[in-house]
Amino acid sequence: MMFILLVMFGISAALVFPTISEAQSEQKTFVTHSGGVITTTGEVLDPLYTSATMEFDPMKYLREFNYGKVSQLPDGTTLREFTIIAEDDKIMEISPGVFFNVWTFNGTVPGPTIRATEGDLVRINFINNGSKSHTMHFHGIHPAEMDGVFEIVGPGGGQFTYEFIAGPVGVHPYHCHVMPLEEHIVRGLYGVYIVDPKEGRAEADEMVMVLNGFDTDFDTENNFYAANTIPFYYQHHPIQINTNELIRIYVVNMVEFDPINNLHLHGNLYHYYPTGTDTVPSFYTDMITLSQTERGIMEFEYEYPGKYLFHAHKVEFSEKGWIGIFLVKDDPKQESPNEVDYGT
Ligand SMILES: [Cu+2]
Repeated sequence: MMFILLVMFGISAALVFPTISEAQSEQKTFVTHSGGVITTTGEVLDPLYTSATMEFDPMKYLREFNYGKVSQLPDGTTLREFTIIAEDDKIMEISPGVFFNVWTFNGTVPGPTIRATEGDLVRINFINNGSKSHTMHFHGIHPAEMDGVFEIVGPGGGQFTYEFIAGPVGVHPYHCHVMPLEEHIVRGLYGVYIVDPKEGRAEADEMVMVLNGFDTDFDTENNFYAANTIPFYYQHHPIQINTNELIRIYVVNMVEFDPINNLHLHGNLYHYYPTGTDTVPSFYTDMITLSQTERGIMEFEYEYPGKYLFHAHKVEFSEKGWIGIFLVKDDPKQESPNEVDYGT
């Protein structure tokens, strides 16, 4: 009854007071779980509601590598320049109906996958357009002043140029290193940095998986877990791969609060290179355990087509979103056009 009265009052108020248009000037933009960007005032009555394309697409992120703006220095060294902008005012729909203030590098969680070859000069033009101080701390080898810890970059347009020689070979995380670190990481200020060996790696269908989680009720426990941010995304949108094709996954665990995470693959085993620093795999397994920022490279091929799960074998995590499916199809390139039909 009270609700009906409130609605009736609201309708009459909307008719009587034209000031509702002032509220519309406070419109906010949200990224929705279903893939749209909506702009709304949040007003129940007379809402302003427009939609556009989603900014973060887990399927696009999966195979997207940013090699930077490439040029050659006089001594022959390859220079790779990247511009990374930090912001802390974006709202993202983490799960249907659950909106969360994420902090972002270049507008997404995780930030862009930065990729270079061992020995390249990496130059990161970092701009902090957030309302808090932020930095970029890369795992890897570099001078102390490039470590993104003591050189705090102030809010509202602060800038810093990180410059270092890419190395060592492997897969490394980068993340903000401003205190309280827990909050700056769990809000989303992290990404993946890949250093390729000069001789390259075998040709493969390559992907990046960042294992992450979100504490949406601020009790220092995660409410949602995922591979690449959106819970259950790759279960609802299976990752299509081919039989007898080498799959290479750069996996990085960024889950905060929980001491361990893990990754189990169904119907197969994978060769695992911890941190990706060695060219010889250390394990042949279907299960690895990772603490925060622990990472590595997985390589495998599927012999049989079909649907295969991959997920945290910490069941709580998989049931809160960290689960996906590989949809394995027969590789059309490997099917002989003159295949003999032996009949029945
Ligand atoms: Cu930060």
